[in-house]
Amino acid sequence: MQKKVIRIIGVPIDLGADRRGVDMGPSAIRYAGLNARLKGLGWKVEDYGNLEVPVPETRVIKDKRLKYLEEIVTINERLHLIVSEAIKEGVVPLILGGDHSLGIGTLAGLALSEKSFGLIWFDTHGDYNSLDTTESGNIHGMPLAVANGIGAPELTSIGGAKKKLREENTVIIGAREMDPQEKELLRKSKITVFTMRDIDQVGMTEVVKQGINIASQGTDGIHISFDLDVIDPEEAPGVGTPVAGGITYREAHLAMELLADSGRISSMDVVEVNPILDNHNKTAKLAVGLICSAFGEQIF
Ligand code: Z70
Ligand code: MN
Ligand code: MN
Ligand code: MN
Repeated sequence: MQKKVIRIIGVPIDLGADRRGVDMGPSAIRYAGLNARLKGLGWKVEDYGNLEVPVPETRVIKDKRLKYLEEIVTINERLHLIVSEAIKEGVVPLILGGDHSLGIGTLAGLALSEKSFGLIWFDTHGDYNSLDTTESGNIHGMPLAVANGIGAPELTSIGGAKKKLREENTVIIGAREMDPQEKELLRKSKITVFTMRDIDQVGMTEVVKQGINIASQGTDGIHISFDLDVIDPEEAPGVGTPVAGGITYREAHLAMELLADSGRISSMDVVEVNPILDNHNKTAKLAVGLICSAFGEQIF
């Protein structure tokens, strides 16, 4: 696919997570110089600004198993239309979060278009909880299941009743923390999971090569959904939920460079940057570096 335009869409949402702060992610990532760096790589950058997201203090939690359901539905209804429009126009949507509940809207938007997409989900977590398996009621722990048609009907019906992902073209990379029942549910799917153990055993290069291969079979492009918590908290302290034992700064860049080399990236989410826990915007700067690697920046 030939790409010339990147459309940035900020989604300052933290209604899907317990800890407040990831609503400031889009601002922190832009502040770290995203737009100028992408322009420097030769992209035309269209910044759509941020979607309007309600502040949690102005809302009440109606269902503890699906916190802020109505608000999250409204936001993802809007996001999925914006994403599908971008794909139809042939531009690359780049969605800045915000918590990972926005993945519901992104994937619904991609599914609306006539093209088919493989999915590579970089995350510590499986994000594969259903209404029955969730222990937190946080919707950011559910987007991958929702996209696969599992979960609250209000969420799975965004963008229509069909499944929003192709299981056999979906890959998780960097997993190291899942809820027990979430694990069982994920094992029943055809989604491929590369855990931290796999990365340690065969290396990031091999894992990403296999991931690209799986995500490419019969698809027109690859969507990357990148949760910054996949990176080790030493190097990415500013995330929603830091979990020890993550991938390194270098492995993350290598993964993005290999994906760029594949020429198949057609859209990207960058989520869970939490400036409150960050150290002088270090995690947002890292996010910008990764986005630039994914979109063609090379060392030499
Ligand atoms: C847990 C849950 C989660 C972050 C996803 C965690 C979910 N499985 N946390 N991303 N940061 O609450 O469902
Ligand atoms: Mn959580
Ligand atoms: Mn996630
Ligand atoms: Mn996560």
